[in-house]
Amino acid sequence: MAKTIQTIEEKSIWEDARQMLRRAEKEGIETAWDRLVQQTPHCSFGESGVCCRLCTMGPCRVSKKAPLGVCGADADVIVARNFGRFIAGGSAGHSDHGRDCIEALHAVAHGETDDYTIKDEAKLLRIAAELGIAVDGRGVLEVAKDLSELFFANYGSQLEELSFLSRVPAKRKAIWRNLGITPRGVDREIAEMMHRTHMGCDNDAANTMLHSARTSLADGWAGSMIATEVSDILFGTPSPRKSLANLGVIKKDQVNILVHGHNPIVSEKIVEAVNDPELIALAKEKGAAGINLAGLCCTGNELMMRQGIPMAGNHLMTELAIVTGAVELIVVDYQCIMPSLVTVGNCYHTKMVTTADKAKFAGAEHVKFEMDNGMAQAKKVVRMAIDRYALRDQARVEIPEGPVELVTGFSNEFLLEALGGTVTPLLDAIKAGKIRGAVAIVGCNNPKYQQDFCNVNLTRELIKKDILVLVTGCVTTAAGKAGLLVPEAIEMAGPGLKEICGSLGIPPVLHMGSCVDNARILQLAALLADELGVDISDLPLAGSSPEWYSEKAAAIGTYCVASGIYTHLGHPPNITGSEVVTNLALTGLDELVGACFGIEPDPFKAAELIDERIKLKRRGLGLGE
Ligand code: XCC
Ligand code: SF4
Repeated sequence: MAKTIQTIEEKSIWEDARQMLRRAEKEGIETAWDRLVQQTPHCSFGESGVCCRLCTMGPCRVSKKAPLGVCGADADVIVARNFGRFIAGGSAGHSDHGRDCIEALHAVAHGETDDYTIKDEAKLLRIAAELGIAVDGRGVLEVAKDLSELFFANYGSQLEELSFLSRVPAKRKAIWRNLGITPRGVDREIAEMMHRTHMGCDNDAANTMLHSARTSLADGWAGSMIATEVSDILFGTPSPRKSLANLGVIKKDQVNILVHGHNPIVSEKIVEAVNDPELIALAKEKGAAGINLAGLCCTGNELMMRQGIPMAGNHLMTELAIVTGAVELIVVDYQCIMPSLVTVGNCYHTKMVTTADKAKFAGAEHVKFEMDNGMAQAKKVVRMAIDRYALRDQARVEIPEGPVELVTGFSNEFLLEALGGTVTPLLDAIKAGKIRGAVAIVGCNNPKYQQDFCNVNLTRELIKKDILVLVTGCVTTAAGKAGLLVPEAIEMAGPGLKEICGSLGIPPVLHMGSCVDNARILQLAALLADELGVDISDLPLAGSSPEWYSEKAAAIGTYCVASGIYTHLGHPPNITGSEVVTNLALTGLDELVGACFGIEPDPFKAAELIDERIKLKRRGLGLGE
């Protein structure tokens, strides 16, 4: 990872970022990189996970000199408990997002909203039938009622195991059963983690770690998977379309609105509102050429996948987008939204609008979105943006040039259709060694790294090795800006991958969505394993989150590993203060669940590490190089 004091060139690989960083410096605007310097060196107790604040006999920070907390907890217990709560936080984020999606489906089913509809009825019926709900001769809304009830039940304590465990290969389910980590209700696993980690409960680090796995599995195979499937049902299942990425998507002569956060429930309504002819006319009346909408982070991914809305940037671009001076309004729901955006916005005319009661920001205006007012509120937000246009100081506007083209929208539904209805052709390509394996590169930016250096270079290295790369979350924008998400990128791929992707007309790096959409990748892995009659851990697959920062990314990494997929991280979570926990993560889990974590900050070395794993798995399946 990078040293802390960085030149502008060292902060990001991108010219659009550098241009805005120079401007921020000139205008005296503080960014995440500046605050990182102020926070460095980080507290080493916190960094290694050995600081415990779980009760008021403490806080305790254990060391060689004082190896036990007041209660007697050692470093292993403290680290495992902290990690467990970290995973609970991440799982709660994805899963509560999923719950909001179910609420919308439920409201539609019960006729309680005109603001949302079921766009993909075929998918609704297919998923309902898959989960054992009667569909024949029944109306769509009747089926939707049952499906929303079943999904709600996945959050409580009613189920012995989660509904989508029907998608998990039998061998994998047996592993979970033997370890006692078959996930039950989403909320149940999260609440149990909070209980276990209360003072005086689970004081066996390995046991707490197993529950971390269980909690994350509830995220991957339920919270996130439900979020994805319900979003497709409500807003349409993605299929390939073109879009654009980088700050150049912001337009000098238009009212610019950015959506940031995660849930399409809010952002899809904003898309509709910016296309309202009356509002467009109003914007023109105010002197703008029109209304321009662009995305940030994961809600940007959701809109790009389904609607082709351009992507202004990933996590570390969010402050810099405002520095263009051309953003009238930024509307957010929740997760990954830096509170500093309000401050940066105040340096310009940029208004920040929050929409969820669970994510208010001091200094922002709150426009609460509910199931039955989404459209009205979206129009209100767009009107607010139009009003801000007159306040813009055009002399302070500086927008980087040249957005990059990309192709998005690779849902499993599309992939299966393109392959003729089954995964067999994909497996044939894997068996023949044309595609040697597949790696999901997911997650974030973190100012401890040169922005997107690892994300981009790892992606490039893997496709060179004939490894298909699937991207989600903030890595997507990195891959897009690097020109890796277009069919022409096959020129950068190895000969086998080039041949297969070339014949299908698809890029060697496929955008599969937002972070909850990693559930699509789990499902695809399960389909491949089932087709071969093996476990997921037998497949030449890996996951990677090179520049991760969030609790959610840690939850994704953990459910990946617990599902049998080796997962590379650029840096470890705050666990290094415990040998038991660290060894479990780096090796021990391999024996228990058939996969583990690998840590490597250098993307070129990481590519080798992942490649070794893929070779191992190919040999295990009797496949040649
Ligand atoms: Fe957040 Fe989802 Fe990470 Fe991006 S990738 S910084 S978690 S927005 Ni999810
Ligand atoms: Fe200290 Fe134990 Fe309380 Fe943690 S739970 S703060 S280690 S006394």
